Amino acid sequence: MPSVPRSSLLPSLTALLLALPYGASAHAIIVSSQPVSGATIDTSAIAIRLRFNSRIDHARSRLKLRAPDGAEQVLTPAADAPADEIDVEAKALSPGAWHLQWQVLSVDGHITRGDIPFNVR
Ligand SMILES: [Cu+2]
Repeated sequence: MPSVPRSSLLPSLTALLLALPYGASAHAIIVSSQPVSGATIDTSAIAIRLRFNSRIDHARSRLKLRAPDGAEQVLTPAADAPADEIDVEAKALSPGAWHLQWQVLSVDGHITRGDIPFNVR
C-alpha cells in the first residue's frame, strides 16, 4: 500500500470541508422584491419583480398569488426576464391582504421558496 504523507493529505481535506458550505449556498435567495414584503399598495395592478442572487430556471419556477378570500391564482412569468429575475404583471387586485408565493429552481439544482405578504388598499 503506497503511503500518502499525512502532511499533504490533511490540508487538502481541510480545504475541501471549508469549500463545501460555499458550494451549497449558491441556491437562489431573493435580493430585492417588488412589492416589498409587508408593503401597502394603492393600485389594483402591480408589476411584480423578484430579483435573486443567482440565475434561475424560469421554466421550472412557480409564482402564485393568494387573494384575501384564499383563492389562488398561478401567474405566468415573462419569458424574457433577466436570468436572475422573475417579472410578471398582476391585475384587478381587490383590496385586502395578499400573498405572493414563489418557488424557484436555481442553476445549482436547489429549490427555494418563500412568501411575500402585501396589502392592497
Ligand atoms: Cu443551492
